[in-house]
Amino acid sequence: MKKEKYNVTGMTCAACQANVTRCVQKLEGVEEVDVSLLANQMTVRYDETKLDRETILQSVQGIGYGASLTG
Ligand code: 9UX
Repeated sequence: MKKEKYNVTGMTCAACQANVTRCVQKLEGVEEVDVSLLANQMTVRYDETKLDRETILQSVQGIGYGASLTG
């Protein structure tokens, strides 16, 4: 299991936060998702044998938000 922190840009309301959460939550291998609207951050705990970072980033970008690994 792996836990990573990402920067998410473009979220302007609580529904955006819910959109991003749902989009990542449905990916196979995701254990836990926490999205902070105010901090523009997302923490994802996932099984790295089922999922990789690029897939997470692309799925968030695919619904219209900016996403990158923090730091
Ligand atoms: Mo809020 Mo976000 O009205 O895609 S849902 S701006």
